[in-house]
Amino acid sequence: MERRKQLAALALATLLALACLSGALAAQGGNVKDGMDWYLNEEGALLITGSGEMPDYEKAEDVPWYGCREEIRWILLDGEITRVGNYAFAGCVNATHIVFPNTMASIGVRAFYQCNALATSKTVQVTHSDAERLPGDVNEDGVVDGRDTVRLMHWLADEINEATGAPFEINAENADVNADGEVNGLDLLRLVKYLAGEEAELE
Ligand SMILES: [Ca+2]
Ligand SMILES: [Ca+2]
Repeated sequence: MERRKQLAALALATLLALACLSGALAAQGGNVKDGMDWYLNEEGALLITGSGEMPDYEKAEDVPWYGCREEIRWILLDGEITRVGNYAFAGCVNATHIVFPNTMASIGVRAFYQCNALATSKTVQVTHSDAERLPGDVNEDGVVDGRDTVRLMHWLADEINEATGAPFEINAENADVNADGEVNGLDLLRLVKYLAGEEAELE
């Protein structure tokens, strides 16, 4: 039975590696250590959940998401994570933004090596009206799904919509999914967690 489990785990790891190599991005993830998990969604948001210190890696190749590092656009550190491990995000050359928990106390050696695209994202204030809102429906199409994640990522990064030549627009009341009166990276983090099935409700 144990052997069978090992084989199953090996098969899964192989599939994940192949999925990364083929460039067909599918949701994937796994364990970072006891009490800490990673999840990369189809939109390129890497979510790390859990608490405590991330492991220190000896080299970039030892990091669980190394094979997918170029697919990562956003890095979202959730929960009570207190340290980014050595080499954790080295080579994430397409990561443009990162969201830190306020528990972050230290960052390891070369944790963001070659992350030259990283920038800060914006925040806007929201006043909630009494109008009906659908938390998470950032693009106002009546459903909450991965397209809302993408829209919020584009908006937070101040990107221009190539199809229209104009900035991306959002419904700010819907986008403030943690209902704290601001739209910022924390709302993206919460939306990604919700769509990953890790968060019960949006507010
Ligand atoms: Ca929507
Ligand atoms: Ca918010």
